[in-house]
Amino acid sequence: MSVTEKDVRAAAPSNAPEDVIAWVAKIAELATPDAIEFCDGSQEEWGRLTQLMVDNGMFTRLNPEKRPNSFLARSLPSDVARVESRTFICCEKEEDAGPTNHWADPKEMKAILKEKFTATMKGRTLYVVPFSMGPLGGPISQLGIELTDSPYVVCNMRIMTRMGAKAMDLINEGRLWVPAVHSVGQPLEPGEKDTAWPCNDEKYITHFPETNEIWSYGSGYGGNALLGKKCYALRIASTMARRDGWMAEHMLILRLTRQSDNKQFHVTAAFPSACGKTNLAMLQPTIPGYKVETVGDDIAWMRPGPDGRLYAINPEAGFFGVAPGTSYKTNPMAMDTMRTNTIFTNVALTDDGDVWWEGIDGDVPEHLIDWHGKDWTPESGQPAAHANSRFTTPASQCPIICPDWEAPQGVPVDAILFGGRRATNVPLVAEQYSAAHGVFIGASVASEVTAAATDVKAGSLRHDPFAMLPFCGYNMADYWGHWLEMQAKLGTAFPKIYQVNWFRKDENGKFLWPGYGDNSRVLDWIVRRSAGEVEAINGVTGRYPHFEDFNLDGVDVGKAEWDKMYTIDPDAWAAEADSTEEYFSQFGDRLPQAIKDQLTALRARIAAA
Ligand code: GTP
Ligand code: SPV
Ligand code: MN
Repeated sequence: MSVTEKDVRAAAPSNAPEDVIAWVAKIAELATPDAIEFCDGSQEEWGRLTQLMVDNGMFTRLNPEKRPNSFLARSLPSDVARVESRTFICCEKEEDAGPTNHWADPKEMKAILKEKFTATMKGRTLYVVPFSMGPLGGPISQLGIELTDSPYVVCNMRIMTRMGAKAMDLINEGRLWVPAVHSVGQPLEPGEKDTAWPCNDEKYITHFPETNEIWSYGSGYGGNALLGKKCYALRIASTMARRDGWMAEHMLILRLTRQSDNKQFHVTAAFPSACGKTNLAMLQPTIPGYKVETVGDDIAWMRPGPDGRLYAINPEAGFFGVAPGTSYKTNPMAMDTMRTNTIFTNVALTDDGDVWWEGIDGDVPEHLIDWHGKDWTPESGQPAAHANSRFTTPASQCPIICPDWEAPQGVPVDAILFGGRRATNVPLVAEQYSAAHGVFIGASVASEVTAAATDVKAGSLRHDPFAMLPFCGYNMADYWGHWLEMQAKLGTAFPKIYQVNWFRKDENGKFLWPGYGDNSRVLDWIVRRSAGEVEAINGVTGRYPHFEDFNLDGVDVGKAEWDKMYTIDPDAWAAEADSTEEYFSQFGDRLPQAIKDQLTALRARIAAA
């Protein structure tokens, strides 16, 4: 028996407006779920849905004494990360999606989706998930409703967004909301038993920026299925932001307080997926005199404020962080955040019912259940946790969450960092020569590919401008143009841009820079630069610190290591410039002149080096 409009009406809470009911009824008619549920975000609902998943085998309840109210899910090996080759921008003109996105004609894609979604929710419950990206009712915040047949998605959305009745209240006030439809794509016949991780081999992650719609089919995983996150807060929001004069970015936000003068300094930073945003956002400074507080770890929405400065909010309410490599040594604040109320996906399970992954503290256990659900011993020769295994955990539980992390108007941004994973060429930190040079720095970022997407070869170097390659909802060259326009609008109030690289290696493949908490030394230099307290060297790729000015007390980096981090090989950089030029050439006439000029200027500096 499938759900009728009458059933939708009967299930809807009193604050669900007529247009929402009509839309839900239309999707229910297409997808034919067996049941319908409007989510209110309550504790009761969380308890019921997590128990439902424990009962049907999708969740393992972790030992309540070790990890209260926390759960482990294991996905299928085919559904462990974002699928970039199945991610589509569906706008009228192909050139508006640009050469770096997969494009599909909106009408043709709608026809495919109509077929795929027909009876896709058979045997399942359709959950209606109203949510706010950003603090409820805030001037920079935005609303959406995700329809999904996955209780895993509901529970993750409850952590990652402000989900439930209060979001529906705002929708009921008549504010704009984005409709987002999701199905795992695995209907159930009567009496058929569900699998532990339903999904479909065929996947469609689709965006309609001209009508603000999202449709996602076939995957249950993070960035493919939690539609408030990458689909809305980056791909759709980036197109909204361009239209309305703001910015939606793949950036962490942190507050740095210098204790000597109590000066607050807010930094945003864009690094490609699995390249250190969560870690920098929760940094524990290894130098005295600074305090870091976390505002966000993945996405920033930024708008000009009344004083003409740029203000940033974190649209999310939780962290969907990379587990491997996270430990009390590397990121103690993340470890403390996830002590309770956390969903783990594709990590290993210990014999006493807790979680484990490569790089976590302590000795490697003699026995584990790995992310496939199989027995594992150190002799197994395979990682016990998937390289892209993740924790979903409430931001409010972070011990150093910034007191203003939910400030509706955001925090004023003082500096913007761009980085990537570069074993060679790129020095530790470089400051922009000019605003346009800052945009050039962002546009020319290349990074070694990580495990955050399934269908690109890990380890290979690829261009990932602004860490937005998989997330920009329109033509990338137009996006650079939008950055230049925002800079022109804000003038000298626009934050200064820095290029950073924590990942340069020596000839033996060892990291030259200790990273993590020691990245506070880079922030310290940036603060002192902005206060006009230190000079800089005019280098090939930007302005570099003087070795003497840089705080290296208590760290094993001497002049020899420093010089290695700052070696600029003109031949290697000429090859970089060639690669950048070739990458830029795909944008043709859309490439802003100011960016072309910056490439010419870089070549001149390389030639003079
Ligand atoms: P997404 O959530 O995919 O957007 O990733 P993210 O940018 O938040 O990445 P995250 O901070 O989770 O870091 C991913 C990996 O980089 C982890 O394995 C970290 O241990 C490692 N990492 C982070 N910071 C540093 C650093 O300063 N130095 C080194 N060597 N590794 C780092
Ligand atoms: C990323 O890949 O940049 C992530 C994880 O933050 S996901 O939500 O899966 O996109
Ligand atoms: Mn990310």
